[in-house]
Amino acid sequence: MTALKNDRFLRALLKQPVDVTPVWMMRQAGRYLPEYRASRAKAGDFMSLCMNPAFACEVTMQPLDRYPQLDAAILFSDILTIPDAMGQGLYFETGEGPRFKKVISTMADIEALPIPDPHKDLGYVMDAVSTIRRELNGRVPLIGFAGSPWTLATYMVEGGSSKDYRKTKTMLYDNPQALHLLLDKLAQTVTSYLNGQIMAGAQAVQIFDSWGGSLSAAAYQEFSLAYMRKIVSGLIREHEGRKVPVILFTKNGGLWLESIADAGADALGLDWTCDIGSARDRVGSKVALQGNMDPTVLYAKPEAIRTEVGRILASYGKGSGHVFNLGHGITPDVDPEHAGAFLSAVHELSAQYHE
Ligand code: 1CP
Repeated sequence: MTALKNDRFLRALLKQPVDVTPVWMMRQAGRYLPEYRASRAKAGDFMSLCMNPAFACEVTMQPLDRYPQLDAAILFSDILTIPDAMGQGLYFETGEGPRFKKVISTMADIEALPIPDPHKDLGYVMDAVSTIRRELNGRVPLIGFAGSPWTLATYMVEGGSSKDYRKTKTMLYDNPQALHLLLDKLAQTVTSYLNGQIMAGAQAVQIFDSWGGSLSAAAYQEFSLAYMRKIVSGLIREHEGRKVPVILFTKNGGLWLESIADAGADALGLDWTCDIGSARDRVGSKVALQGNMDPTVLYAKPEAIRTEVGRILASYGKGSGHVFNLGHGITPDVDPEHAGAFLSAVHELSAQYHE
C-alpha cells in the first residue's frame, strides 16, 4: 500500500503532534455540491450511487477535488445499508427520507432477522472501500462508518425517520427483551461490517449515534452506549502497521461525555451544544475530540464563519487531539464557497495552536 502523504487526521485522533488542526465535514459528499447532484442524476437514484463502487468512489472524491484543504475522505454510503441487508427493503421516495418495505414490530420479527455476512450481503460496500483506497493513492486517510445499534433500531422499528421515536421507545419500555435482542443482532452485524471495512482499507472508523441523545440518561447507558462499547471491544485496532482509530459520535450526548469517553474509543464527536474547551477539561486525557461548529454557521458570510472557527480553536486551546468538523452533517443549501472558506479558516487560524 502507498504511504500516506497527509496523516494529520490520524495523528490528531491519537493525540500525536500536528502542524495544523485537521478538518473534514460530516456529509461532505452530498447535495450541496452541484457535481454530486449530477452524479446522482446519472446513477438514477441515491441507492444506485451507494451500490455501484465506481459511482461511490466518484462522489467520495468530489469534495476532495474541490477542496484540497480536506484532511480525510469518508466512504460514500449510508448507515441504512445494514437494515437493507437484513431484508427490510430500503428505498428513498424523491424529496423524502428513507423508507422500508418491511417494518419490525414484534419479538418474532426480530428473531427472524438474519445476521448479514459483510462480504456476501454487503460486498458492494467492501468493494467501494477498496476502490476508493486505490483512487486516493495515499492522498488522505479514508474513514469507514456505521450507525449505532440504537440509531439503526429507530429506523427499523419506525419504518423511516421519526420526530419522537415513539414505536421504538414504546418497545424499549414495554418489551425491553425484544429491543435488546435487536440491538444485540445489530451490534454483531456492525462489528463484522466495520471490521470488513477496515480489512478492505478503511483507516479510521466512526460510529454515528445520531439519535442517542433522544434517550433518558439511564436508557442511553443501557440501550445505546452498552452496545457501542461492545462493538468497540470487537474492532480490529491495528492494520497495515498503523492504529485504526475509532470515533464515537452521539449527537446531543454532551451531558454524558465522561461515560462515553470510557467506552474504549480513541475520539468523541461533539455536536455544537457543548463548549469544546469544557469538554476537553472533562475527557481530554482519555480521548481526542472531533467537532463542533454549528452547521448553520455556513449560511453566514465567510467573515462570520472565520470568527466562529477562531472561537472554537481558542476554546480547545493549544496542542493536538482536536479534529475540526461540523457538529452534524452539512446541509443541502449551503453555498460551496462558504464550505471552502470554513476549511481554509481552520488551517490558517490553527497553526498558532501547534508547535
Ligand atoms: O442524495 C440524496 O438525496 C440522499 C441524501 C443522503 C446522502 C448524501 C442520504 C440519505 N445519505 C447520504 C450519505 C451519507 N449518509 C453519508 C456519506 C458520507 C459523507 O459524505 O459524510 C453518511 C456518513 C451518512 C450517514 C447517515 N445516514 C446518518 C448518520 C449521520 C447523520 O447525519 O446523523 C443517518 C441518520 C442517515 C440516514 C439518512 N440517509 C439519508 C438521509 C436523508 C438520512 C437522514 C434521514 C433522517 O434525518 O432521519
